[in-house]
Formats: sequence, C-alpha cells, structure tokens
Amino acid sequence: MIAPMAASDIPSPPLPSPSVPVFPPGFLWGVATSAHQIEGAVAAREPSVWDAFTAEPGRVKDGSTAEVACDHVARYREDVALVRDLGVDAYRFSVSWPRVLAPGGLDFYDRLVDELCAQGVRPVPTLFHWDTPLAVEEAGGWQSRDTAFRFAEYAATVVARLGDRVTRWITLNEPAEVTLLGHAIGEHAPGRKLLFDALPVAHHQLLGHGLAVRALRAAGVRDIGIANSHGPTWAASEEPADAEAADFYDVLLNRLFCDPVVLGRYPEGIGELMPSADPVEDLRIISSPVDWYGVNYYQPTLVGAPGGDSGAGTEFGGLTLPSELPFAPREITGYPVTDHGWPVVPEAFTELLVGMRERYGDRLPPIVVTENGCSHDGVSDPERIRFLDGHLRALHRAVEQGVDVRGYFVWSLMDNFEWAEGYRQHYGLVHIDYATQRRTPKASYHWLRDALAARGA
Ligand code: IFM
Repeated sequence: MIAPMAASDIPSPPLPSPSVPVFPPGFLWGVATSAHQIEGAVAAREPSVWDAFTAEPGRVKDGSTAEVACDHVARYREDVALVRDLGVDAYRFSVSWPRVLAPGGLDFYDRLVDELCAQGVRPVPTLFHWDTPLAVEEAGGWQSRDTAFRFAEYAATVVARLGDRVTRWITLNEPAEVTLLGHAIGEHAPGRKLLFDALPVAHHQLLGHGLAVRALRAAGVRDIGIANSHGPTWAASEEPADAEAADFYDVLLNRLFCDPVVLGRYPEGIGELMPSADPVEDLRIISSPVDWYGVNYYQPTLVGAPGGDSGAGTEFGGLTLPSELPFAPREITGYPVTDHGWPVVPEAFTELLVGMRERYGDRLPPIVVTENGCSHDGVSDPERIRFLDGHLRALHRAVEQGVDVRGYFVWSLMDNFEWAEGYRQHYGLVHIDYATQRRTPKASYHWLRDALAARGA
C-alpha cells in the first residue's frame, strides 16, 4: 500500500525565472504604500478616524496601532533608496490629510517628493487613502456633503505646494472599502454599521473625487486618476437566487464606483437612493474626465443567496459580515490562498479587465493597475513570486485582448499596518522588523528587480 502524501511532501511548482512580459512603450512600473500604514510620527499630525478606531479595544485583531508603523517619516530616504534600487519608474504613496492640517505638515511631502525626484523615481501621490481627519469626521465625515468640498480645498492646498514637481495625481483610494467596510458593516474606521444607509458615503466621496479633479485641473494638472478596487463576481450557481445575489454584489463593489466616474450615471436603482438636491449636476462633477482609471485587483468573489438567518455574523476573508445582507460570499476552492485567506486567481484579473472593456467600451479610460499583491509571511516568499508572475502574465493577456493598460503598481513596497488585521499580514516586497525597523528585501524584491533589469536584454 502506498502511504498518503503529507502536505509537506507535495512538491511546490518550480519558481518562475525573473522575467516580466513586454508591455507597450511608456508602461509605468511602480510600487505603492499609504500614509497611515507606514508613516508613524503621529505627534506631528492631527488625529484621524483610524487613530480613534484602533484605540477602541477589539477593533484591530492583534491590538496594535499605526503609531510607529514603519517609521517612514524618519526613514523615508532609506525607503526611497529601496524603491530606486528595485528599478521601478514610480512610487505611489498617499498624502495624509490629517498631517496636512497640522502646522508644517506638508513639509514632509515636500522632502519626500524632492528625494524621489533626486533619485529618479516619479512621485505619484494619492490624496485620500482612508485616513479622514478626526475633526472632519466629527463634523459629519463622508456622511456629510460638506466633506466633499473640504476634500477639494485640501486637494488644492496640496497641489499648490507639490504641483511644481508632481505631475500625476490620484484622488481617492478604494472608496468602496470606506463605504462598505467603514460605514456599512463597521469592520474599518469609523466603525459604523449603517448597512444600506451607508450609500451617501459613496456619493460624497465620488463628489469629492470630481471636485478634486476640477481643483487639480485648475492648477494645471493633466494626469489624474482614481484608484478603485474591483474584482469579478462569480455566481455560486445558475439558480436565479444566486445569480441575483451575485449581480447585487457586483453592483455594490464594481459598478457603483465605476459607472458614475466613467458613464456619469449610477447603476439602475441606485441613483434614487443617493442624497442630492441636484443629481444631474453632481453626476456631471463626478464624471469630470480622468486621464486614466486605476484598478486595485486582489481576488474574485463567489457570491450566492444568503443562507438561513442564524442571527450570527459570518466570517469571510478576515471580516465578520452581518447576517442581514442580501448576498453571501462563499469560499472559492481549488486555488492557492494567501495568508489573508484570499484566493489567488490570476485568470480572474484578465476576466476583470476584459469585462470592463466590454462593459464600458470606448468610454473606459486607459487602465493603470494601482494595486496588486498578496500577503505572505517570510523573507523567503516564493508564493509572492508566483503571484506576481501569474498576475503579470494575466495582465498581459488582457492587453493582448485589447485592454489599454498603461502601468502596474505592486502593493506593497514594504510590510505595513494592514488596517483591522494590524501587523498580522505581510504584503511587502521588503520585510520590516518592527522591533528594530530593519528593512530586508525579500526574495520577491530580488526577483522583481532582476526581472525589470532583464527587460530588453
Ligand atoms: O493594504 C490594503 C490597502 O491599503 C488598500 N488595498 C488593499 C490592501 C490590502 O488589503
């Protein structure tokens, strides 16, 4: 009798050799981070919703905070050197609105941008990556229309200071997560459980995006995008109830945030739920033309009709979902999973981009992949190498099928504070030892550096 194989006996697939597909000329390679997840230096900025949220017991799984995080404000030169040595063209970071509100807060970004330019790396700032200033939240936050206008004023302040050296700008990062995780189910800051009453949060962020586009244009900027998270939604079966639930989820995650920007209208049934005295004018602002459209892709979602109502929350992908939702995500089996529990499905990346091209046609601006990556622990990280290799090839297949893709940013340059997961997830190409702040490039960093260096060889 042959003994069954232990998991450790199953041979891993060989590591892909360091090479990346050939993308069209001008394709921009980059790595991404966000302010709250790496900066530290909290005393030199105003508090944000995430400071308040992490201070509440039980909100962050390992009880940690981003008070020090990667100590990036003090160590930015070392971090920029890591970006430069990787051989990418660009660095996507976010500007912390609460830091800009503090006296002298913009000085840090001035120094960071100078350093990037000096090292030959193109700065690509995002104006909002989830860290709403607490004072803005206390005045109503994204539930209030006024926040959209305050955001545009802040955008104008930042571009006035950095616009002489920064030419490419991103308005918002993942308004879907701020709406759904932050305001609908309360798993992220500010921790509200408004369910469908969270929809105004989406509208006000999108309005803020459109107003910020106008503020940036008024300052002469010609290279603007938004970073939205998208993924294909798969119905759990062909049963009408599952198909309907999957369709609903697709509207919430994908179309609610893309249709208004690209088409200037909300998906059917959504517009009338949005708070606005003048919806036509709001949508005109929201659809102010962007120069490219940022896609953050991580995984597809398998969705079915909700099961029996036990009253208990369902655990899914690290989140606790309320049982009242009209859809139920299901586990995707048959694929590797990351430490975050997310399935690794490169072909769904092609499906997503080709699907967007089919849905929006010529109205779809050129795509920039503003985030893609995975959580795996360890400095030896063959899983991340396979993930990057597989997703870059999947991206190339989308290009071959006619999708206009202009850039790709890996999430993330370095391990960092992964929101409600704390420091339990490791998305970086660079390992951070949080006790010493020592940076160690992982095997995946070396792989990507060698692959980029081999282009055209
Ligand atoms: O770390 C986050 C990032 O802030 C936004 N996009 C998804 C990443 C991984 O969860």
